[in-house]
Amino acid sequence: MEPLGESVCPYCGVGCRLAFEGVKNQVLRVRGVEAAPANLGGICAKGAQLGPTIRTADRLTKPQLRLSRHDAFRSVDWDTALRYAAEIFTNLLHTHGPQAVAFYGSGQLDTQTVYLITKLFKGHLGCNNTDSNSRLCMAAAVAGYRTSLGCDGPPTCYDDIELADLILIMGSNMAEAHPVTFDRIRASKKKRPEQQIVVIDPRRTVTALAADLHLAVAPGGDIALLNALGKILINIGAVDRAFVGDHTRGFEEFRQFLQAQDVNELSAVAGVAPGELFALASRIAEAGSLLSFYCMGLNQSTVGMWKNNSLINLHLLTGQIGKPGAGPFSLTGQPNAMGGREGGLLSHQLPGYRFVEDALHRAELEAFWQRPKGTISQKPGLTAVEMFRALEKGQLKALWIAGTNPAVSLPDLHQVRRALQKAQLVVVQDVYHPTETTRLADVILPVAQWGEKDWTSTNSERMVSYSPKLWDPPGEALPDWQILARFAAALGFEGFNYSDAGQVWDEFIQLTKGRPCDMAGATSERLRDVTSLQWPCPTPDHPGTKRRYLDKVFGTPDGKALFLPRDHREPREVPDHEFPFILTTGRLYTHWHTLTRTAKADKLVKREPGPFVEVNPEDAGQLGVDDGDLLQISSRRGTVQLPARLHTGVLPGMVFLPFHWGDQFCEGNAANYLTISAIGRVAKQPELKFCAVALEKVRSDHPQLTTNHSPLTTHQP
Ligand SMILES: Nc1nc2c(c(=O)[nH]1)N[C@H]1C(S)=C(S)[C@@H](COP(=O)(O)OP(=O)(O)OC[C@H]3O[C@@H](n4cnc5c(=O)[nH]c(N)nc54)[C@H](O)[C@@H]3O)O[C@H]1N2
Ligand SMILES: Nc1nc2c(c(=O)[nH]1)N[C@H]1C(S)=C(S)[C@@H](COP(=O)(O)OP(=O)(O)OC[C@H]3O[C@@H](n4cnc5c(=O)[nH]c(N)nc54)[C@H](O)[C@@H]3O)O[C@H]1N2
Ligand code: SF4
Ligand SMILES: [Mo]
Repeated sequence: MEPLGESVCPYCGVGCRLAFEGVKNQVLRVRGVEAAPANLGGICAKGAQLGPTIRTADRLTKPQLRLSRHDAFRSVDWDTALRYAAEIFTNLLHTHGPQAVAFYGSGQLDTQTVYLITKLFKGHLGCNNTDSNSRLCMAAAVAGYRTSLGCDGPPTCYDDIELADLILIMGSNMAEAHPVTFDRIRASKKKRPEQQIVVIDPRRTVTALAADLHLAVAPGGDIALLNALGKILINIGAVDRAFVGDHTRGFEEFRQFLQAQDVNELSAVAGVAPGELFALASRIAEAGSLLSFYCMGLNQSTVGMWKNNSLINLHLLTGQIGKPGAGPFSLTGQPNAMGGREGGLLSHQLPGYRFVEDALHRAELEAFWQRPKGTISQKPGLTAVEMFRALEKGQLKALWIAGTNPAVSLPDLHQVRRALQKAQLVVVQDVYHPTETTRLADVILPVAQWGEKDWTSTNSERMVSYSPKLWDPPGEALPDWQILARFAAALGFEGFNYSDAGQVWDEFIQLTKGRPCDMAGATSERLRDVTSLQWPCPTPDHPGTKRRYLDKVFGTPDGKALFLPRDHREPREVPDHEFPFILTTGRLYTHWHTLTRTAKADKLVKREPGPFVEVNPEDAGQLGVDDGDLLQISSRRGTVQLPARLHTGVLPGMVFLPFHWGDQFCEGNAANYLTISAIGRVAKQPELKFCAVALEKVRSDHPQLTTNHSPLTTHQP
């Protein structure tokens, strides 16, 4: 066994740096790198089990093409595949204009790739239809930071963990979804037992079990809860007058808005007793520093941005921002979700935290890319869910997908499948085949994944990391950015001729100069040397920045943060007599998203072998359901059948479904056949944490439900 080198983990947004050992292309041992600031040697089960996911029988080695969806795929060379796609794109652009095509990407693409997607689509095709699975993930957090603080991006860092007196974890199951960061919280608490951990989550999760206080908020009740806390804090005199006076706007309106509300009524909506709210408020008032972690429980809602604003209101009220150990810390899910924001992948963004609506921003980029004035459209493009609606309606005709598996992860999967079937051209860039999405494609392009390429990514705490190529990709697989560059050339564009990933990076960081996410000092040469740097890092001698807003100057034109009064809104679909239960969905420790990787690691599969639905024993009793019985769960959009797992951790009236298992594993029984595609007004993020369902016992055993963990062999849709 020999050292194979180090890389950022390709899974979650913690951004652990891992060291690999093995022989040639075979990874036999993985450990956390101690000197890495993101994990300080930490690693979780998924990272440790990367070995079996690297060289698998279903790795794509050659481009695949079929002229009709009834045909089987055949292997072709790169030129044939890219020329085929380029020809259809060119025809569609000529006949229908840029609105006919779109790119659906991911927070798992490296920053080089994100940048080239934006450069090609927004800067050359005049098409803002680029979006990513981050729209399902943190669009609400992006919009929340921007509206409250005037600028996106977390103010905080992991080093704040040890410094915080009170750690609030809201709508985040960190123990399972950001395990190494949560381990750090546990270790800190052990050293400083007076440190308080409070969890706000409708479920009593593994995270909640470790807390000093767990408030089982009613699903969707967060804004009411936060407003009640705000009102109590004002009433008990916990307002940081100096901070509020000097560095914020809108406090008086906010105070009046809260005075008009009744704590008992808010408490009833939040599903948390007034006494508990008073107890939490006094802990917040007493805390010298308050650090709030939050994730999908706040974001995946039609009022996700409002939930974010409401939490930030509390930080402003108590002056808990812009100082060590304090601040609102939105956790990112994927390894490079942050890089997607920096590179401008969402449909309203441009590289360097710029926006398509801003004439100056468009002009800056057109000049930089040497494109004719007016090339970049000022209208934000279609967002994730909107793309699939437009596909079904025939308004959108070609979709290029990379780094995401929408046939499992988007809400309302029956609609998603109809949309993909209707498309004239679906191109999928992936590591593996078949996946639920490649099965519906016309062209499949083989990707060289992490470990097989040089790449750059940014984790939850703004830490930009460089990961080097460690071993060769299989067959003809290429890094994502090279595929994009070659496609741009096939479309006839110049300016996509790069020698390596470092050159793409060095071009991109020029566009961050003077911007909030300034990485101009993190050149590829320097990153190769120091491995990671936190932005802003404007010059080559700058050490990087742990904490933003230490000067209390925020991103708004006058530098003041904004109080934004937000009132409780019902989720888009609430339970009624026909669909009386609330469905919430989420993650498990051992699995990653749609299982294209973790299902290949036997040790992980053994721990969670198949899908299930978590039901409160009280409800189960009334339905006559025992552990393991097959339960039918129906919503207005679909029906699935899954074994029940009785658990007091879910509230009565609510069920929890992990969304990991798609059609390859339990045909027709994926969680997202049930979920609703309603999206928020501004952030356009879908409500994946709340819809109404009905439950019905099917029978006491479940012989029909077989969970197949080896990918299906059929290549047909
Ligand atoms: N093991 C593992 N880790 C992962 C991932 C994975 O697939 N597997 N994926 C990564 C990605 S992309 C992401 S985005 C993150 C997600 O990380 P998390 O957001 O922590 O994970 P989830 O399980 O989606 O949801 C978190 C919690 O929200 C709660 N919740 C539901 N409704 C509400 C509500 O109305 N209010 C509140 N306060 N809470 C609510 C749920 O009960 C759940 O416990 O995880 C990342 N890490
Ligand atoms: N019901 C419900 N649905 C959800 C959620 C939820 O909480 N509940 N969470 C949502 C969230 S937050 C997220 S982030 C999404 C995640 O959902 P997806 O993005 O669909 O999940 P993955 O399984 O990670 O899909 C990544 C795909 O890219 C491939 N891949 C891996 N590495 C690379 C690479 O380097 N390049 C390329 N081109 N491909 C690669 C993988 O094989 C896989 O097919 O799910 C969303 N859907
Ligand atoms: S905590 Fe996240 S980044 Fe770290 S090893 Fe686990 S999955 Fe990878
Ligand atoms: Mo995510």
